[in-house]
Amino acid sequence: MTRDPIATARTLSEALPYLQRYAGAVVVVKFGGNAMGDEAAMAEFARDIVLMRQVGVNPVVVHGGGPMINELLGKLGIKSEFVRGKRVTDKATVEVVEMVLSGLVNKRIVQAINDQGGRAVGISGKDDDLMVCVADDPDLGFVGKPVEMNVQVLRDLYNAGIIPVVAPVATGMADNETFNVNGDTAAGAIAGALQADRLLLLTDVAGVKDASGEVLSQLTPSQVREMVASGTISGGMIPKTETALAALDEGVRAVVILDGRTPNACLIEIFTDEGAGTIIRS
Ligand code: X2W
Repeated sequence: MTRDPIATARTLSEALPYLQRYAGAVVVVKFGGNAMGDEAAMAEFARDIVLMRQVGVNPVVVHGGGPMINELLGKLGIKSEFVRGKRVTDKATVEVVEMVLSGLVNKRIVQAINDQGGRAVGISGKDDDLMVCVADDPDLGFVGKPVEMNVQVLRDLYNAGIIPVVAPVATGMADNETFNVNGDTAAGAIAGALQADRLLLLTDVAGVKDASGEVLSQLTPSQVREMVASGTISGGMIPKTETALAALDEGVRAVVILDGRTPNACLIEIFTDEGAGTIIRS
């Protein structure tokens, strides 16, 4: 691809007001398993995160990995089912969840960021008691609901120039408990506790759609509530919008639901007028 150097310079120049606005901002990015794609897509995501860090944003990555958990559970012959978007998690399942999320997926993202010249450190909700949970619902087993957040470890990391990458696995109130936390829930709780400027929920759909299937670029919390009540927002979008509303209540300035498979999705959202996906704010 030949690039016009004047256009490249113009693009950079036009980004200046955004670079100024976001200098020092805390942006929590939820990278869902469905948004991860192949190695090239992972490298591109990592590059966007490193670029954000380079221009003075404090990105905090919280990841999922549902499809990767399904794959290992399948190989081990462990059956798995979802109730209201959450995986029913017994003792054997929670061990696999922790192995896949804290091991495989977390380290893959850490490595991709470091390969782009960033300094990523991978942790889970267990590290420094970042996220302490109770059982979300007795029917779901070891699915955690965050009840205590200790986010100082994240501030310590980003203040030292490090990009934290967090696996949504958490500790309980009792000794030795492990909880599986929905990735969106974990990202929302972390963004809320950090009073983040932005929470970006990267998924595999373009955003929140209206009844005719058009992606809406902006919504208020009350519009979201109406759309949930009327059934326009349904399925997997319900937990995402619930997370968004809870995060806004806790003081996050805006939440964006966007397609993580779009090239440079994070940069389009943060550094252009158009933005990407659906932004939810009061
Ligand atoms: C999720 C954690 C991973 C996740 C699970 O077990 O699949 C619960 O459902 P995605 O890729 O973001 O869907 N936990 C409780 O959230 O992954």
